[in-house]
Amino acid sequence: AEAAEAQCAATQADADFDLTEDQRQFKQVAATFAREELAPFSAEWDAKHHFPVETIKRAADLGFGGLYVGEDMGGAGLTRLDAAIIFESLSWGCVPTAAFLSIHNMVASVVDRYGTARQRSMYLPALTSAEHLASYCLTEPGSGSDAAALKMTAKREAGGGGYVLNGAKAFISGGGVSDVYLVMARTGQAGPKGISAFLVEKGTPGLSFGKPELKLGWNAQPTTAVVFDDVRVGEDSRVGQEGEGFKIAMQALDGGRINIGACSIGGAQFCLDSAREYTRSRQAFGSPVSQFQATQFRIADMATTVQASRLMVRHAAAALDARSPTATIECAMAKRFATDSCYNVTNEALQLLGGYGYLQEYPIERYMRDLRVHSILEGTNEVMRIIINRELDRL
Ligand code: FAD
Ligand code: 2MC
Repeated sequence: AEAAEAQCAATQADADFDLTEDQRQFKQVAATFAREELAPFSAEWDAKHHFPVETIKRAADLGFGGLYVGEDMGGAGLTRLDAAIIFESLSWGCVPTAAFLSIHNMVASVVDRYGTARQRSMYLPALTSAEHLASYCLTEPGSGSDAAALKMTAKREAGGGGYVLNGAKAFISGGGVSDVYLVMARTGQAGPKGISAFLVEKGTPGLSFGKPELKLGWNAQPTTAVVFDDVRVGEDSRVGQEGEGFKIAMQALDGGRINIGACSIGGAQFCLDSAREYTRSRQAFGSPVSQFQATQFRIADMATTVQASRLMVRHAAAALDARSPTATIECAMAKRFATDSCYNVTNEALQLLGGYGYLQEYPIERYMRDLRVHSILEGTNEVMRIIINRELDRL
């Protein structure tokens, strides 16, 4: 582990030139947490499909439960760039746990940014401490990429007072375990302008969950359907105005997509570090595999890809912090590039370990399985290309 840490530090050094002293410290805290609290257990969590809720709470003790939530509500008040650095370091130890924390943070940031004073004080202290976990519910069985086609309804109760929610969400990370669900539902016309956002608490009558899906990766967190059967919520559970839900959902995903890119980078960095260590000790044809130039060139390309992804993700995060008009296109570009490229890095690392790379005894195949879904969720990489093209025309 020490050797891997030293390698990790060496290969990342060049990307750190522009980090502040504070950012270097956050990175160190997250890297230590990943090394001590995530990496030693992540294989077992994968094998047993265990969602490490207690570990997530310990991560929240370090401020990772409300990274960009205001300090008045127990948040860390950090920037998107700070968060990208932290998620990269955490995912080096366990990709799905870091990614779940990102989703939880995405919901917390929506409550912080769009919630009323009452919603902020009611939900944020428990979310920032991770006493309560949060899930983000946009996808439905019949609408994933075309999110604005969602069918779930939120109808005003006769006589006023609140809403009745009916419909189903699919693929919800943390489903069944999370305590709070940010749900996009239709309150009006077809299309994006008829959608509103609601906070629904676990235990509300009529709310139920499907069985955990069996998946290729991300096994350390559950993915389930979330079903709404005449779920009654108060008017004050709506976040933002009626009709604002789609914009809130999209704005949140700009940040989420950077974090998913950052999680791909951390996973790829782990695989790069492992492959370098392995090829130094593995002998073939009378020399370490690391001495073959083919290996060295492959490692050089892997390191370059990870570095390029890191720079794109950090640049996009800084654009979001600056509320730059280019933020959306940069987030989509960074997500598309980092998730596809870093997945390829895990595949290259697997090749460098030969047959051992294919065995579950070594961690590479798990990182590869975990990274695969990053090209699909939080907007497929085809959707990223749609966004990039639209923004090119708009800017
Ligand atoms: P579809 O939209 O049916 O797409 C099928 C294929 O068609 C894809 O390759 C897609 O890129 C392509 N395609 C679609 N439209 C176009 C187009 N116009 N041009 C070119 N190609 C196109 N969702 C949540 O809301 N919350 C969660 O917490 C969550 N967690 C997830 C966890 C996991 C493990 C997974 C697998 C998914 C999760 N999702 C979640 C859902 C995820 O966001 C969707 O799967 C994703 O957005 C794609 O939607 P879809 O699966 O319906 O694919
Ligand atoms: N920030 C703020 N507003 C935005 C926005 C953004 N990033 N993107 C779109 N909007 C606004 C947009 O400006 C428009 O408002 P107006 O008409 O006032 O200008 C409105 O939202 C509708 O936007 P579009 O016309 O672009 O809507 P369209 O229906 O064409 O869809 C698309 C756009 C394809 C980009 C969107 O449906 C999408 O992102 N699909 C992918 C869904 C997705 O990412 N799902 C992830 C689920 S979560 C997950 O997977 C997890 C693991 C948590």
